[in-house]
Amino acid sequence: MNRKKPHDALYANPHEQLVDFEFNEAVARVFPDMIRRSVPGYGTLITLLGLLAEEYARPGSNIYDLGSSLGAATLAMRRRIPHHDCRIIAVDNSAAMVERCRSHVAEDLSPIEVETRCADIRDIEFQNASIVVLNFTLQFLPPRERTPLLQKIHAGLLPGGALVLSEKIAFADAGDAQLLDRLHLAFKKANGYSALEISQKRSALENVLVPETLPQHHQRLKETGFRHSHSWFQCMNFASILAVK
Ligand code: GEK
Repeated sequence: MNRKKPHDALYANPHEQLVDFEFNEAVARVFPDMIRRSVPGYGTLITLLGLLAEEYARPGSNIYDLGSSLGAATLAMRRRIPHHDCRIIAVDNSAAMVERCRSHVAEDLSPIEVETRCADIRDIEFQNASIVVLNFTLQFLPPRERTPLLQKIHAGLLPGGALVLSEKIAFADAGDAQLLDRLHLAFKKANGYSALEISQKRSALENVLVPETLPQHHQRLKETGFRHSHSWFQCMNFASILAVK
């Protein structure tokens, strides 16, 4: 299939009034282009998620993809998990995302069952889970709501089950923060975003995406009861943690 991906030009022209960023129809349409051009390492991370899923999936268990967007992580896992009696539950509260995710899943012929749910991840009951993926989703919850969600996830994981938590990260040291911010800016410019697009998108995301430092994430995972957490991937200011129950 050689379908041309719609180009993200949502912030290319000056917006008279910048509203907070939301995952609406316009964003869902250009999402693959947007995330690839904005999140360094995204493609590699998605591929590697498939390998982690192969390692941690247990026969007959549930795998949750929280904030599944168009289903990239779901499909990467579905293609690698060797147990055909597993079930993947892909959850997103954007109807535009879920609708597109459903059609991507339908076009993929792997045998593992996928259930797509249009729901808030805070309302999900986790059961019999061997893997839970939060790939760039926790960052959109208000910080005070992050611990309760992780507690629910921990309770629903099987012993030895894995949480994969990928996030845009902040840095406690001002010099580090400036350096990584400059590098990320250079990444977006190299991918064809103009200074206007970058600054308008940044303002729209300001109160919506709240990054924390890696030590803050590890501390929260420890307090939640995870036996072990390890930073297994980082590309500039985007990182992924593997936490095991
Ligand atoms: C990927 N994981 O391609 N409940 C449900 N969904 C939510 C909530 C919530 N409370 N808050 C945000 N979302 C994907 C990428 S994108 C990351 C994840 C990004 C959803 C939101 O609708 C969007 O689809 C997704 O989380 C975040 O691997 O755009 O930076």
